Amino acid sequence: MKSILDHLGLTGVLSGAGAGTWLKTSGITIQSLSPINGKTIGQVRCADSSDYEQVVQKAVQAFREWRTVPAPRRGEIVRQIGQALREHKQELGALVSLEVGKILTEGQGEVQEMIDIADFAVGQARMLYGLTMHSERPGHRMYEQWHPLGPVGVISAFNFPVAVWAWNAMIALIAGDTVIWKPSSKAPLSAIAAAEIAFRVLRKNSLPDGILSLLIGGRDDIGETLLADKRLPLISATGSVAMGRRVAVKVAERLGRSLLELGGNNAVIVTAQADLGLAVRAIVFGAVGTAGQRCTTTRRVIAHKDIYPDLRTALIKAYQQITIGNPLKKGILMGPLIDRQAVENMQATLVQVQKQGGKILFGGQVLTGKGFASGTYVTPCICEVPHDLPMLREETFAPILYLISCTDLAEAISFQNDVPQGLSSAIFTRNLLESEAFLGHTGSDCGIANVNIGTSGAEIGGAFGGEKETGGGREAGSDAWRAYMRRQTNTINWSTELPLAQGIRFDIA
Ligand code: UN1
Repeated sequence: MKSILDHLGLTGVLSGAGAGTWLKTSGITIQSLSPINGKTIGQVRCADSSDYEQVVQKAVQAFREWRTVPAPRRGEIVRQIGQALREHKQELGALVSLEVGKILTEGQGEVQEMIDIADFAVGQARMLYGLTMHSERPGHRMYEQWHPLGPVGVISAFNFPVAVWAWNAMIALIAGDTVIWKPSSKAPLSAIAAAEIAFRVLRKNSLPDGILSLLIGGRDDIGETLLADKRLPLISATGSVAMGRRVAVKVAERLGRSLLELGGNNAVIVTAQADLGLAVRAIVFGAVGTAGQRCTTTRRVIAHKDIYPDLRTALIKAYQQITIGNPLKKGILMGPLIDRQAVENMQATLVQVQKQGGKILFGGQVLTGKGFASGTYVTPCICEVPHDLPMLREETFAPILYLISCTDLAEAISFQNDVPQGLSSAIFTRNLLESEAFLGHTGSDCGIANVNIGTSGAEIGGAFGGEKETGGGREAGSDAWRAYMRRQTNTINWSTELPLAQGIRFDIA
């Protein structure tokens, strides 16, 4: 950890505001605590409202210039950022693990996701395609083009402290936008390190300040101001449904656009015709990976009654083998939750689940003793619950897996869709008819629907996001770039007549 911050020249109390170069901030000083042992790993002086203003002004100013740089040239800058991330993958991945407690391979996987989206964006920079239309009028041509949108605000959560920024920022950069990033104040160091890696590339290319910027600060000082700021046409926010509701309302009040990627409540359907071995491996990674703190985490398993008992036994057996401890150590599969509050939330959920008629089959304890003094370690939990348990409708950001039995596929799909969220979903089956039913119009209502792979660990090439309370936004691959651009429809008359559309006559004598 020390090595990457030292390496990047980030030592002492770090600045929580940068725009290519770092500002001397004047907000409060916060500590970054590692959930691994509760110890301070760094200090950050947050941005206050005057720092905010300086940064946004730089982003507005830089946009005027950046939008005129040809898109493939913008892609070349993103290519260099991707390269710099490759060079720092090990250290940045380790810092992510240290700061948010995910295991080392997941920390590095997160940086790989940043590299992947950078690569994707480089190619996309030459493919910002618009359509052409045939005009109904003779001697006329119609087409649409995509213009840069403006400075974009990106709000990210603690659980993917750097990758979610990259999905947004790399695409926004090639789109010609500038980006103001407000990361989670639970993971400020990872954000500072990632930003500095990108800032170095911008500085090396003698680009002006403000193309990428970072603001670390509280909801009131920075967050709310960002949402209300008319200079930012788009706010892309990742986090809880409660946070998304505030963002949506506040941004809509000024008729800005928001792109929301909020909570999930992801289910895996296991039919009687599934490969159970495959299903168990996918469910365990989906439910226990990142200690159940991904928006794509598998929270519910809906299994056909004929295979339910076998699946339950196999899952419990697999859970008994999960190694819990310091996520930086080899062989550990599950690290701590982000903080004690998260542990308390998990415990409170389990109390409710049992009150409502659910049964704990495995785990759910808070670990104590050597190596667990921080109070942030738990055993992952499996609960057996009726399909209409009220708590099933809520996302608890913790490793709790609910098992539900069903009688047929139609029932499984209806159970799956009967929650307010709609991010990710999966079916395990070797039967084509079942998988197609799941993928059809009356199947899964989620933004992501997978067959024979789990709910988490999406590749960046697809559009990422979900329906209902998940917010409807799409980030990363496919045509998600369009959200970061301004569409313009152009009609060009190359004749010497002026025919009106719809056959309207308006002749001046
Ligand atoms: C998130 O938890 O906010 O699909 C993002 C996945 C990762 C991204 C998760 N690629 O699990």
